[in-house]
Amino acid sequence: MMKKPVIIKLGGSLVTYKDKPLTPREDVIKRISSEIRDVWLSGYKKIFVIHGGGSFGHYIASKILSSKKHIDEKGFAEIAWYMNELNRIIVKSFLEKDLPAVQLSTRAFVYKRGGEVVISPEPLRSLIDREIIPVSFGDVILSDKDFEILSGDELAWRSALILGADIVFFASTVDGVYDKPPEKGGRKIIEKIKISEEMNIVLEGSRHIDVTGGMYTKIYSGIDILKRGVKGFIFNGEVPGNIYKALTGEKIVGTVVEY
Ligand code: IP8
Repeated sequence: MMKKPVIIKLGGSLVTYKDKPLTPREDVIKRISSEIRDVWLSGYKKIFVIHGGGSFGHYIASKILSSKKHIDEKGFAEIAWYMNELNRIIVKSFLEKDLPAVQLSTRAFVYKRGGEVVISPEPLRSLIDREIIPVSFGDVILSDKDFEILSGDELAWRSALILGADIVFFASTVDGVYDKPPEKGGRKIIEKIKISEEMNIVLEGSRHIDVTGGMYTKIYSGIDILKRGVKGFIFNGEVPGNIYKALTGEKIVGTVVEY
């Protein structure tokens, strides 16, 4: 049977050291590449990988935003360049595992018009159809007259509709969504969250972690997609084997998000 396309977002804290500017987690990237290679070898050949900004994109973007208050042409170019650097490191690692992975800058096929994210789907669809692994990322994109940051989470959600995936995988550095904030003891992972606009759980607390927001934005940026029946699965990509297991349908600890 033809397997559905698999979409995986690798969190920025997973692929970089968040508190060390411009530092990739080489060992983690290497291990993830091996797991994706194993997913590939097990017959899932339609894979779309998206990664976050971590200490590349977020570091540069917050530096720019704190000095200039907005992203100008030079800032756009600079964020773009650093995101491509991180992307290059990740794709190189995939290539070293013999995966047909290719860099696909988000800003080249995604933009904003009238406040709406618009995606030119052809490059992405054709790559996936040919069983090439596009590797995109949270990026700076063009909007009507400005420049904006589009989170890799939002791209991951939206690409589910373009590629016909019914679930989006989010590999993060936590086991999933907890029922209480960290300062409260004895907290547990919520196995399944049914999301709605009114819902306001512990996610609120993680709103300001990055320039694009934390767990809250991760989930709420997908609300329109969730409404259309797509699910999300948030799990810990730091646990060796988890990415392979999640993508090939084995049960692991994590949080399923659905509408
Ligand atoms: O880490 C943000 O992507 P995210 C990318 O997926 C930039 O939210 C450029 C800060």
